[in-house]
Amino acid sequence: MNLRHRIARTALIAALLLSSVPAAAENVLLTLTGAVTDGRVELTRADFDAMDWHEFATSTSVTDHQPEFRGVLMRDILAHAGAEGSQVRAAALNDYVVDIPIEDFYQFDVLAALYMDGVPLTPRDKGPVWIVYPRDDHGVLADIRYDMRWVWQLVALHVQ
Ligand SMILES: Nc1nc2c(c(=O)[nH]1)N[C@H]1C(S)=C(S)[C@@H](COP(=O)(O)O)O[C@H]1N2
Ligand SMILES: [Mo]
Repeated sequence: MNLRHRIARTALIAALLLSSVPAAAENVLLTLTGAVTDGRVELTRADFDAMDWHEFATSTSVTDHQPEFRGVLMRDILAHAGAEGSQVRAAALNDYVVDIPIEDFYQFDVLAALYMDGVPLTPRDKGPVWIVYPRDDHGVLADIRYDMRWVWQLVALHVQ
């Protein structure tokens, strides 16, 4: 094989490798399954950007200050996905799973936070998405029952 063919072949392989990367899947931050539109809704960063953003500061059980969290309300995400159910099974990158009553998201302004103190959450640090309750606004939320629902590294919600 001469050099020209070798370069052409290398370019072809590179193109095939790049095209085989599921571009859309790469950008999916959160996947909803179960009782949602067509059984599956994938949320990209662009989908998040198209929704209303909210922010609040709150104490947490894992920080010693009150970080400012910014993101999208959990109830807006469920509405966006056409969710109909009474609870979500929230699953994280580290295989943590917890069931959360959907009622929480209507009773409280629970965030699917993408930023903490203006810094994007990354999988290395509680991201890509962290479920954050407005703990300081409601005394009842300062409770281990709710702390368990602050799922960090959130990647999936199964509506049931
Ligand atoms: N992804 C993920 N989120 C999680 C957990 C976990 O292990 N993984 N632990 C939960 C529990 S049981 C509590 S009390 C709070 C705080 O947990 P931590 O102190 O281990 O961070 O986060 C919740 N969110
Ligand atoms: Mo916990």
